[in-house]
Amino acid sequence: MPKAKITPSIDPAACYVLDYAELMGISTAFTRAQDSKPCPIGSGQSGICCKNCFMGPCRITKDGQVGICGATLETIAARNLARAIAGGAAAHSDHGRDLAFTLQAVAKGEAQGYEIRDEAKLLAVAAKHGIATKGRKINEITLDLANKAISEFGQQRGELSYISTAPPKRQKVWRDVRVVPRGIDREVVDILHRTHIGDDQDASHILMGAARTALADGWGGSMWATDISDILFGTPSPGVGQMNLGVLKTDEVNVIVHGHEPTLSEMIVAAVQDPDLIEYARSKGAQGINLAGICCTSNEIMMRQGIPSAGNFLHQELAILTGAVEAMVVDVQCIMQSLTAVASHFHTEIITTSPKVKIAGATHIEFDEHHALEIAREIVRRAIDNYPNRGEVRIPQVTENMVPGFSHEYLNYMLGGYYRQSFRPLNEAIAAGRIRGVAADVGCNNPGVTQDAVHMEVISELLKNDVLVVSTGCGAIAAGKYGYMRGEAGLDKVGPGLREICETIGIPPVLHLGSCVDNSRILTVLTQMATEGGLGDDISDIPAVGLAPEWMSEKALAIATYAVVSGVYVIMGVRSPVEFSDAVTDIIGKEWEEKFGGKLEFVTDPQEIVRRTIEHIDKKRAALKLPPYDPNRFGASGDVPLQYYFELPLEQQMAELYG
Ligand code: XCC
Ligand code: SF4
Repeated sequence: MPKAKITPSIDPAACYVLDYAELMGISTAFTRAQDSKPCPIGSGQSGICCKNCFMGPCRITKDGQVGICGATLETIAARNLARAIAGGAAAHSDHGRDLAFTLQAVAKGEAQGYEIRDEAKLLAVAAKHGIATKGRKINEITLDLANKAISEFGQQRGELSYISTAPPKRQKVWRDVRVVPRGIDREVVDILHRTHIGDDQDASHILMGAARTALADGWGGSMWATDISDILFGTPSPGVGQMNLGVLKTDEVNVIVHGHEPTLSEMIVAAVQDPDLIEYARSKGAQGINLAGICCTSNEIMMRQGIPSAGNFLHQELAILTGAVEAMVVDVQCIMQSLTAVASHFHTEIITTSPKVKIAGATHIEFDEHHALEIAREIVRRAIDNYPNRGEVRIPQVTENMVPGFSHEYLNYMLGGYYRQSFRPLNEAIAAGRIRGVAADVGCNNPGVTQDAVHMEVISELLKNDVLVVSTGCGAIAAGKYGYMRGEAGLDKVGPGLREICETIGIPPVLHLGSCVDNSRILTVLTQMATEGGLGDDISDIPAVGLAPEWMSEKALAIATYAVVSGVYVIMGVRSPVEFSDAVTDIIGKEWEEKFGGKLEFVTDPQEIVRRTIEHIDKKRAALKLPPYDPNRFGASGDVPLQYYFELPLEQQMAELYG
């Protein structure tokens, strides 16, 4: 049976590029998704498959069937899910490790081009980890902090340090069921071990191991990645950003940075501003050098440096198809191998930079934080040299403005003011019912569903229902592309109560909180909301839901799991990898809800995602004895609507609102 045609994207820029990709006969993830048939057993839909040993692989397609070793359906389903979670935790955490090494090199004065950009954050993070700061030199504190971070990866016993920053009640939940991570690497290894043939064969117990590994990501590797990035590159605050393929320039050298780690991309940001290199670009006939990001790298450099984003995950091939990209510089994660195949039709050079990642057909220029700036300059110079090789260029003229960079610190300041930083106004707005609850829309694009369609359907419905949305990763780029991260989006797309809040504080209704490792910022925000008062005293009390409606990566599963284990109800879209096992579906649903107050569900239909989200928020409101949500009570106050601001150009709005 031929597959039903999936509309590739709701993004006009994507559709424009895909049209001529088709004319040129170049395949993309969109066409391949259309042509390929996911294995019904591997996908967990009509069976489940184990290849953990070579007596098999074993496929289970009926209840009661077992593998050659006797492994049951639920054991295999649990093992597969646990391994995926460990894969995601490994990726995030390894990113954190690399940042810790960069921080260490900075402390020792060995990291060319890097510095401590946010000393206040350094001191705050050091204090969190019990590192003395008073009267000490910045370098000494930095070195202690870097060593502390590095030690947590190889730590064998005890508890990860960030665990003690969670709400006290939550810490008790974790200690009672023994899921407090001991060391970051240790927990990943633990899963690889216990899912080997002949080890842990109790589905519920396997998944408790996965819960601990996920916590080592969220409250370990990812949290370190976020905090160290802020220390090295600055804690984000609102700025002006631009989105989509229209940010590429017809008359400038276009360099795209794609992947995840800000270490490299920050140096490329520095290199493209080098007057000598700009002059060199002019000597080749270009008007200048234009830098843009893709995927999480783009979130990192947009929220700190205002570098525009060429788009989310499914835009990586499309950017090359414009014919306008001289170099696409990649590091780790979410980089499609097809980039080199697409680039072979154009002049674009794909440059891999991580010692961990090479792609056949790409140029490898290995990155080393000790000579970062030199390497970044070399890469930019290559891109400039490639400019004269450009052929025909077709850039869709589609862009959108947005305001990125709402860090936890900035929210605290923005809500409370300089002298009394606080989350109280947010808690009070939720308690009063102006804001019904909070949803985090995060995660990937997946060509198995229409690009951005599910993100946008879910987000727009929630906003109409006065649910404040925070967003990270490719979901954030989606929200940005359709104008939901501009202040004026509050005026016509948002319920009356939420609109009052957005207008009073001067925020867009969807807050950009950063990259995928920055989902750790959401844990910090939730912790602060839980300890501020008025919304219970644990993360599981807060009327909040986590959503990843177009997920595809193992990292998304790791994020979802640490959120659930932290007390959040998480709904992922697309389809369930454990659908065939009712037992495992029950464990991550009912059983985890009893243990952790959060549960993990997979729901394909966007309207059903919205319905369950709102139902959960209302249930949590009722449990807190808050007044039931009533949209008619709000919308009349707010003496001077911000309409005035929103008629100004974006730069001026920013100046008036954020100073
Ligand atoms: Fe990758 Fe972080 Fe997914 Fe986007 S959202 S496709 S993981 S880049 Ni994390
Ligand atoms: Fe089959 Fe068991 Fe080996 Fe898995 S571990 S492949 S179920 S024999």
